[in-house]
Amino acid sequence: MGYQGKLEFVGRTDKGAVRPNNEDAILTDLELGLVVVADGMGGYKAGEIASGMAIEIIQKFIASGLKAARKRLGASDSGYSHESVLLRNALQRANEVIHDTAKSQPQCEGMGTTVAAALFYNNRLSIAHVGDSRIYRLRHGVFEQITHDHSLLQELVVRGFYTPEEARKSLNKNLVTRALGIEPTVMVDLQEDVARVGDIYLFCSDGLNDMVPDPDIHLTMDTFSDNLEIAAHQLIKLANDNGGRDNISVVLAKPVMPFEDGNKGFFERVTDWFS
Ligand SMILES: [Mn+2]
Repeated sequence: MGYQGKLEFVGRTDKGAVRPNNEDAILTDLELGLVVVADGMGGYKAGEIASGMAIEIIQKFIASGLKAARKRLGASDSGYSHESVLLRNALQRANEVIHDTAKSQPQCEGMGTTVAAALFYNNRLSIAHVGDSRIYRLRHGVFEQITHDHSLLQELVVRGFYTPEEARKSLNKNLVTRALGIEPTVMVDLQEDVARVGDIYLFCSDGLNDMVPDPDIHLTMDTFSDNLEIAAHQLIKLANDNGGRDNISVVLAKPVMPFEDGNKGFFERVTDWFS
């Protein structure tokens, strides 16, 4: 059940050509319709602890939240769908736990992680992110970045100090202004989108988009749009061929059939468990 046959998810993560460890973590869960990319930061091993905690906490929170919410689906009083609110709460919960752990475990001091996540449901998706991991969308040949980095550089671009092209070449591009685990609370950017059959969403860590210019990412996704495994493999190869200076994570998500029944199936099944 879940979204098998309706959504296609392909995820790959690679430590790149330089770094000794992989501090990125990815999650693709076709049962829940959930995708997460997390890019951890912190001292020895702390980065991978933070990103690993993030994906695990978000997955558990969404799984139990979807069960609890089965009787009150529909718009929430915030104007966002329940799924969007659930996704935001999941990121905020992960923030709290990572922050508490960083405070109490000396070897985890200062750890944090970016998150770019989406929850698919009823031919829609909720999109949430914190930090500079990105989400792009390819729709009818139009390729666009649909998240705005929480980075010092993006803020300078918004204020007109840099052009996007200068920003891509800048050395200080990795200064993240928001991440999970750094502060006791975190502001999550949230948006909703209608998912169309044939759209491809790309979730990636900065190890991809720092190494591979957007037009090359676009071309690769266009070329291999019918084979996401090859597309993901090729994107990681391009990043490594261009230097692979950071860990590289790529998740591709594609609606291949209308999936309005995906959640219904899930909720009916959950109701069965409780009856
Ligand atoms: Mn990175």
